[in-house]
Order: sequence, then C-alpha cells, then structure tokens
Amino acid sequence: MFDFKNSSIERFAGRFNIEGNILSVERFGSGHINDTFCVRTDKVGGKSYLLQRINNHIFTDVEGLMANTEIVLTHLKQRLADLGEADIERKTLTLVPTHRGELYYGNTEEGYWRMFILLEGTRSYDIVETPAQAYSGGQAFGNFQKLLADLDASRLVEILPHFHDLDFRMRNLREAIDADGCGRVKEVEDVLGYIFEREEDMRTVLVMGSRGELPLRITHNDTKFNNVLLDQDDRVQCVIDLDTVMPGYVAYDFGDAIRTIINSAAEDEADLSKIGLNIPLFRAYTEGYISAAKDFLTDSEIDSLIHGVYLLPFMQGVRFLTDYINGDKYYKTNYPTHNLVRTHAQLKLVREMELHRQHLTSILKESICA
Ligand code: GN1
Ligand code: MG
Repeated sequence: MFDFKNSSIERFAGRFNIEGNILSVERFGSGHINDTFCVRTDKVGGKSYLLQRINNHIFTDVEGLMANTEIVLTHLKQRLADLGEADIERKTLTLVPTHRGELYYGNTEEGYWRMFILLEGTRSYDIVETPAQAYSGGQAFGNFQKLLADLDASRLVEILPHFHDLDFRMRNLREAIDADGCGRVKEVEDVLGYIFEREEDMRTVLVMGSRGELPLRITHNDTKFNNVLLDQDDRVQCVIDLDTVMPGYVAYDFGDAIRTIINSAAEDEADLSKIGLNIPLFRAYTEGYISAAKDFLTDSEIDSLIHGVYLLPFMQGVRFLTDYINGDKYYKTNYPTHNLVRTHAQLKLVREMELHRQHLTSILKESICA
C-alpha cells in the first residue's frame, strides 16, 4: 500500500518542470491502480498539476507506457489542430516533463512518477446523473476512436497484452482456483457456478474477432465514465487515463462505458437491491457514441456492440473475483471483502441486463437508424 508522506510527494513534484512554488499536495480521484495527487502552486493565475505514481507492478514497462502516452497525445493534438479546433490544451491531456526533459521520474526505490497539467473547471462522474452527461460521454469516446483511427498501431507497445480477452481472464480465474492460495474458493462456489454457466455465451465478441469479422482499432480500453472530463455545462472536455490505449475491438470500449453508465449504483455497491438499469442513460450514451462513430463503424462492429454490453461487466466480475481468490493483489481495496462485493455487484448488473436484453437491443437498433 502507498505510504509516502506529503513532504516526500512534494519532493517528487519538485522534479517536474512546474511554474511557481508548491503550496499543497492532495490525493485526487478514485483510480484503482495508480496513485494521483493534485499539486497547487503559489503562482497567481498559474496552473495546477496532477502528479501520478505509476503502479509499476502492473505497468512493468514504464518506458513503453510513457512512450505510448506521448505518441497518443501528440497524435490527438495534431488531429485536433488539423480540424481547426481551438483550445487544444483543454481538449487533451498535456504531460509536464521533468527538469531533465524526461517523460517520467523514477526508479525501483522511489517509484515511478509522471505529471500532467490539471484541467481546471472540469469534473468527472463516478455515477452518471443526466442523459446530457451520458450523451457527452458517448461522443467523447466515439471521437477518441475516430481521432486515433489513422495512428499506426505498430508504434504502440501492447502494454497489457490480452487485456479484454475473455479466454485469458478465464484462464487466470482457473489458475487462481487451482492455487486457492487464501482458501477462499469454498465461499465463492455459487458465484463460480454462475460464471462458468455463462462463459460460452460471453465469447461472442472473441468468436466474431477470430472469424475476421471485427477490425482491430486503437481503442481506449478503460472507458469507465469517470475517465471523461466534462465542462461546467456537461459538454465533453477531454478523455483521460490513456494507460491502456492499445489495439482492441470497439465493442470492448462500448461495453465498458455502458457498464458504468447504465448502473444506477456504484461499481462496488454492497446492497444489490440498489443495482438496476438506468435505461435513458443507456439510450443517451448510445446516441452520443453513434453520432460520433457512425462514419467508421462496420455493420459487424455495430452487431458486436450489444455483446460488449454483457461481456464487460461479466469480465470485470471475473477479474474482481480472481483478485479476491488470489488475496487482493491487483486492485486497491478498502476492506477485506471489497473485491467480492465488487464481483457480486458486477454480476448483478449482468443479470439485470439479461432481463432487459430485448429492450437494450431495440434501443441500439433505434439509435443506429436515427
Ligand atoms: C482499473 O485505473 P482504473 O481504476 O481506471 C482497471 C480497469 C478496470 C477498472 C475497474 C489497468 O481502472 O481495467 O475496468 O479498474 N485498469 C487496469 O474499475 O487494470
Ligand atoms: Mg485505468
């Protein structure tokens, strides 16, 4: 667990090329992997910054990760400039280099650190509140895919291979069960039964991909709604968290966004009765996404979107459960059964979706025809 004192965090912030003297450093955001801090300075009217400690147990190739981030940001800025957009600095993240001109600072003892400019006047939502916000989110991720469509994927390191490959995730789960390092398998037998029953149905996107029906595009791969910044009027400002930008199928990005948007409760809600589907938000996100992506999506990709919707909460449940069985080594947890509670919450969402399968499918069809 992270236990640096604020004074040492200030020391790391001081490695970067910031304007002014540091006034304060505070924890920021709700990510499960990296540690993020907001750094404010005494420069009047000056910028504030986000300092992040990269989780190098997960992102073992920090050099590759940061090279990817720079390639993606440079491409996004160039494409926005080509389109004649104003205010590009507020529409993409901007890295702040170290005093030595490097993209990150770090080593095995002190950890690995990077810095971005904080986009003032923006906010992210862990739970979506209005259809306007959901629509903006859909536009944001649709545009993101569109802007990256002409980036040569071979320039990017595949930073976490097989990230959304269900077969890989199921293999990890089976290995965790076989090892049963913490003796937790016994208490999760019911959940495992539910997962194995659905495994084959959930392979549809993989099957479509292996038949060559789905193009690999550069996708975001972590399209939780809180990875979009909206402005004060809930218009799209910027897509954040570029750590997992890699080749993938659009159904993965669509499904992961819907997973967080359609849920009327938090990702880790313990009271399962609170987990239901907010259908108007599903419709709004879908319309926003299709409005941005309809020019480039193929018919098969459109057909794949609904399968992504079931797959992503299912796969997230599998990932949380695997980590629970392994003794909570991957995700940050706030209490001992946190990963199990998260698992139940994700699988409840899948069950709700199964109940509303026809309704969701018809909304998708309507949005595409609109
Ligand atoms: C992690 O970093 P964060 O919290 O945005 C995870 C995602 C999961 C998400 C679940 C690199 O994302 O894949 O969907 O938690 N990122 C990684 O909330 O594993
Ligand atoms: Mg992330």
